[in-house]
Amino acid sequence: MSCLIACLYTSSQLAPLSLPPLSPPPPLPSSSPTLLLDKRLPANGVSTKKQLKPFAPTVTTKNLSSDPSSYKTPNSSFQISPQNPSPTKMAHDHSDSVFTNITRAPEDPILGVTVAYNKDSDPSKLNLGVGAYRTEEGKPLVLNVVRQAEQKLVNDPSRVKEYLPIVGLADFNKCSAKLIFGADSPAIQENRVATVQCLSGTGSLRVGGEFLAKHYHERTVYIPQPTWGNHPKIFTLAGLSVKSYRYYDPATRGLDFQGLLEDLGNAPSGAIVLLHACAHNPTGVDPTIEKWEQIRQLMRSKALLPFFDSAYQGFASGSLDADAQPVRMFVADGGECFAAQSYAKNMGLYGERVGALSIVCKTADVASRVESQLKLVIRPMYSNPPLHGASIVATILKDSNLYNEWTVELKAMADRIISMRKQLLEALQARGTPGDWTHIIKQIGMFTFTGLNSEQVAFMTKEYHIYMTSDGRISMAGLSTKTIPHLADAMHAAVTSMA
Ligand code: KET
Repeated sequence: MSCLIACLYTSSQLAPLSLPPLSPPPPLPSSSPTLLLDKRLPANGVSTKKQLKPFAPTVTTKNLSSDPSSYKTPNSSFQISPQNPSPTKMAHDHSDSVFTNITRAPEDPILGVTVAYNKDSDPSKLNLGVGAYRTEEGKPLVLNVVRQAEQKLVNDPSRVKEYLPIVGLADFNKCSAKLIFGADSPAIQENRVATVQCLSGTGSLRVGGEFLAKHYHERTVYIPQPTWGNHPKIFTLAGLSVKSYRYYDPATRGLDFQGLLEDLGNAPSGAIVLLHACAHNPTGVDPTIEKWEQIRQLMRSKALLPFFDSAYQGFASGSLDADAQPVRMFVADGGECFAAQSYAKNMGLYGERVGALSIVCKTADVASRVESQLKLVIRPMYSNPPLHGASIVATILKDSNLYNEWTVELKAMADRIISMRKQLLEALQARGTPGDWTHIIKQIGMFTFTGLNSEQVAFMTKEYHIYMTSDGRISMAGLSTKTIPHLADAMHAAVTSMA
């Protein structure tokens, strides 16, 4: 702060004319420096007689709930209220903190499950919260192809650590677009796709949201009900207004297709629609290809803008191409389309934060102008993306041997999850657990949406040290043959003791 003050003070542009530019200010007390700063310096460097209010913000954050209607725009969700910190208070007296009145935010509904799990010392504890793949031994998996790619990168002395361009690694962007849209996609061949490397799936969604809020005429985005808990927060904070469309029917534990068509049919023309490309999170329920075709026709007839979130390509069916089919159907009709890709799950690159946002446009000219504006979104946000993860992905996608090996490893992960589904169903049936549990094998992807309620989940956590999200979602990728009996015991007890 003192450096900032000194800089401001000696800056000929910002210093008030009434003060000698080079004379040092008297020493500032350690408390309330902003108060004194405000008294000395005019707002924005423009000389003014108006006395500024002491700036001592109290930031109150609203707890973000999963109800999209409860979100506010960034400007309205924070309150700044003046305080009067006393300069005579001792530095160690915390009551004079400018953040004294800050409220404690709740843990994230998904990542907070891991925080709670880590605090539990019980040896039987099981983390089925976050969607992160584990081996049969319960260990995180680094894919063999990733190790090989990293080795190649380390052994290449020509590699440097320079900044990437704002849009990221060119090879990575090219390969990512091919992976989602297909190598023979006319949109790619006609240069109608603007692709930018972003910070995994979340960052890609956020950059896409910010771009839409700035440049698109319709500010409403429709998200499925339910959806990944971060979607409403990402889009609200990007400046869009979030509404939901019916997606899941708890009675059938399947798709509420009628509700979906009705809600999208009633959406205003041009509205943005968030679609899970495959392996819908949290329900594990995907439309069939025939239903996707009906959704596509309805959306195009109403000029609704598709925004695909593709966080699980390869995890639904074990095939990268099959899982991209819905996205490719929308691109094949020549219309516009957004796609946010993540390599967190399908390459196991969770912490490397590697993903891409692609915007398919109608002409190459529009695509290049869109890309130029994406750069203006990214530059002030994080300047340019990280190099390492994107280099790993590009190395694998460019090399046909590594690519083929990747598809084998990916299929093995998808198959292990499918085998966990079968084993859990059998374990519940063996225990005679009341209810029909066949949805466990019908659902697709990393998660089973069990139908357990939040009280039953709390019971399983308390009595069995099983950690999962309160909506009853289980990460099947966190299970193993060894841990399934423990989970089945817990589910059986929860269902029979608190129906
Ligand atoms: N979209 C969906 C649908 C999704 O489930 C996730 C992550 C992401 C995007 C973002 O992933 P990223 O790591 O930014 O590429 N979901 C899991 C992890 C999380 O909540 O962050 C999860 O649901 O457990």
